[in-house]
Amino acid sequence: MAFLCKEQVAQFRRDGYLIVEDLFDPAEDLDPVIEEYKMVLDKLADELYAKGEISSTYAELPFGQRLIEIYKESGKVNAQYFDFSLPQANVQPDTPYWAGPAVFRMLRNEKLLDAVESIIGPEIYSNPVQHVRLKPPEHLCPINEKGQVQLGKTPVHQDNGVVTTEADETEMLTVWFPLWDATLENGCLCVWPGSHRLGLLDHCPSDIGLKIPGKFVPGKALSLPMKQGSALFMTKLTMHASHSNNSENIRWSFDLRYNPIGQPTGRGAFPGFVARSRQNPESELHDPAVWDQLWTDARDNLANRDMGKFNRWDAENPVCA
Ligand SMILES: O=C(O)CCC(=O)C(=O)O
Ligand SMILES: [Fe+2]
Repeated sequence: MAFLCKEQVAQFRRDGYLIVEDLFDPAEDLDPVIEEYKMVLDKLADELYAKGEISSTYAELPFGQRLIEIYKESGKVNAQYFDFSLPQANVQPDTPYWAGPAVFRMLRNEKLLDAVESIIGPEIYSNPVQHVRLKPPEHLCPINEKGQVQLGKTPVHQDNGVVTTEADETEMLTVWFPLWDATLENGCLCVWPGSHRLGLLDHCPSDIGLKIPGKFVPGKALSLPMKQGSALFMTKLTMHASHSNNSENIRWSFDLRYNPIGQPTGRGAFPGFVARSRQNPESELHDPAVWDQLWTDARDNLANRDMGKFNRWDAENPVCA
């Protein structure tokens, strides 16, 4: 069991974030996910090699170096290939994603859900706003058509800002954790303690994602290097960002969201599921194959359709000038 104590919950409510060290046992909880992603990378390497986009599958390299070589040689960051979510536009019938059994079990991890229950209560919905982030070192990362690193630092934002207005009253909790150590050098997160009390701030579209204009950003951020096994909990209004990856290896993390069952997720076109329900345990989803199928169905529904807007922000807003 990994329920939070009263002091931890109070700290979360006061500061807008909380780090729980050693929430996970790396061997028991994280290794199965790492092993599954090795297999996904194998698959990607085989496909790119078959298409002639890379000259070797780099099978002899360790995971991080192998990913970097493949991205470098193919000139593409194949982030979507690994993600357990879909893009916010241009979904195709064959858009890749990975919603495998080890990932599903991670989303339902009992220690994680105990900690989540301590904050939002025992009726827990897995919100589909979720990602794996495999960020290459910026100096080795392919550049996009705008001249930017394809998967670089994350600008300052609040997670409430990346969902639709529907979820404004939802008690959405963000859980971020590294698959291996996140350091200042490899691009750990930073937060603005207490910023959740400012309410939702204006966000502006930018080449690297939605961001809060600098003039609204209050004072200094606190950087949060984290060890493998630790998890960070944030409110939907906590301002946060990530540093650049200036190391020689990838920065690897999961970010998940949960909300009380019945509240809108803010991304209704994507599928969530009941992760824990004390009231109605039979509504819980336990079958990883069903979860994968939910994503396939969502992809089929969205393919080649206008997906509508995924957020409320407009670059014409005067504060964005
Ligand atoms: O991992 C990152 O760089 C950004 C994560 C983030 O914004 C989140 O988890 O909400
Ligand atoms: Fe975020």
